[in-house]
Amino acid sequence: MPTTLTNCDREPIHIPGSVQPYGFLLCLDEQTQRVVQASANTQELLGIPAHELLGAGLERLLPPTQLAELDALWPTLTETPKLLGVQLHHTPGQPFYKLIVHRYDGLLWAEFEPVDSNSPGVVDLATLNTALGQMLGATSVLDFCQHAVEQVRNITGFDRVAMYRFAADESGEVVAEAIRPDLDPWLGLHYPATDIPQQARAMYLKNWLRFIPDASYQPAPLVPVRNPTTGRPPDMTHAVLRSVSPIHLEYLHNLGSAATMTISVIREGKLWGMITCHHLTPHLVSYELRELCLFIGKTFSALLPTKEQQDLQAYQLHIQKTQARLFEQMNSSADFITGLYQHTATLLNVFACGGAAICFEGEIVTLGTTPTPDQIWDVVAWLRQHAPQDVFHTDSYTQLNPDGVAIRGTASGILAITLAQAANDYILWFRPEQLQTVTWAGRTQKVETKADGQIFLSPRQSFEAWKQTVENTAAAWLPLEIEAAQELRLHIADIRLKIFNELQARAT
Ligand code: BLA
Repeated sequence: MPTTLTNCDREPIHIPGSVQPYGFLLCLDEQTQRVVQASANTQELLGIPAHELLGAGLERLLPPTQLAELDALWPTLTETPKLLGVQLHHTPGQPFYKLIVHRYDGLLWAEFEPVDSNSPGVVDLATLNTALGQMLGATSVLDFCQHAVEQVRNITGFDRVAMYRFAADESGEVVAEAIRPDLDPWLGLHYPATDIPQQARAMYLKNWLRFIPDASYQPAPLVPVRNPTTGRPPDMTHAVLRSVSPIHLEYLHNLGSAATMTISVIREGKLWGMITCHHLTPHLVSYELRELCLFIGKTFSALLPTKEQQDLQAYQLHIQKTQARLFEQMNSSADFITGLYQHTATLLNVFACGGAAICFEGEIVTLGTTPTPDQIWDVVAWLRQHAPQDVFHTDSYTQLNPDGVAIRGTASGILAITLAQAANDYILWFRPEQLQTVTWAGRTQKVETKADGQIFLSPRQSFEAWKQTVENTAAAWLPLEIEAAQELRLHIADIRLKIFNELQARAT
């Protein structure tokens, strides 16, 4: 079945039956430790045809000392790949190969990767120390992301290293990047969820780092393609050389990327984002340096909740400070309303929002970007009829009131508090529709479909899919914002009561 945008999730990317040909693979039966499958490119890289290796043991390739090391390792081997201290130099004039082994799907996997003299194989502890020190010192999540991508770029030399963070709808945004100075930035660009299908996301929870040193490769098939015991291609979830989806290779081609490395960022068992690396030309990074980057990815993942907590606390502090200033201003103003908008701190500063409005005794004061006064009165009328609660919030006003579509650009999201039960007195905060505030990577690109019309790899098509999921919605209001609005409401009620009591006292 041809792969399209809708069935992309079903492409069985874990059993491609082929490898990336920069290295070669031997699959050994777990029991007999004999080769049952070999990648077809052993002929090219070793000078031995794959079928000749079938039934052989690794003694065919490795000297006795290295075999002994391997024999000791087999019983302890798990699905986590391990680099062996083996350097295979089979044919004079051919590169050395490193051996990476793991156990999975009833097989022992022996993957041989060429040693690139340009990519250092030794992990430098000082580099690691610097990387961790900077990440630990980060004062916000964004700062943390920036340090991580800079460190990964320093270590690997990729032209572009980006932190790609997922939203709740699984679309994503480049939130930090380190790039070669002459490249166009991707910072702030959004990409739709469909760019990374579900089965790939599930695999990236198990395998934290993937590497494609040359995206223009022709896959080398396994010989035979099916494991004779199971009758199907072996599960390559943990294989370093796994040949990736041709759809993704085409995507990389469209991006202008000739080599990539991607590291999962996992928060509480969920994919939070990815560190994605791109190079304009093929780029081989040694296994040791990739492991160092993996260490950085795992450390980043482990520290992320702490950094997110820091951000939340900082925002909470900002809200509390602004609230306190508003309270002071209200207390010292002739009428409490002016205290909310006429001084340095205003209602607009309390929350991250586009605009705010005070509707009081038939008058409207607006701050920032808001709907027109008439439109705001319509919102107030709707609130009184349909949402009489003291504190109301929505991230999609049009879903509740389809007539509200005209104001989605300024007020897809609304947070409102009542100032008086019976009157049209309200304070409202507005958030614009997300669609109008994000920059989508493929928005201006034209539709590209393959001649057979089957593969919809077009950024424009993906954008349309994403647009439908976020249309008419704004960023959601956080529980701490809703609580703060409630506090503000209570405080205003207190002040009004105080003023009322003072007036009464004066009158008597
Ligand atoms: C995989 N797509 C991916 C991966 C990324 C992206 C990061 C993981 C690749 C890996 O870990 O090696 C997308 N890369 C991006 C994005 C950025 C980036 C968004 O750098 C932004 C900065 N792709 C499509 C469509 C389909 C598709 C429409 O765009 C399906 C029809 C498929 N993407 C697709 C598949 C994979 C993938 C199948 C899995 C590749 C694999 O691991 O075999």
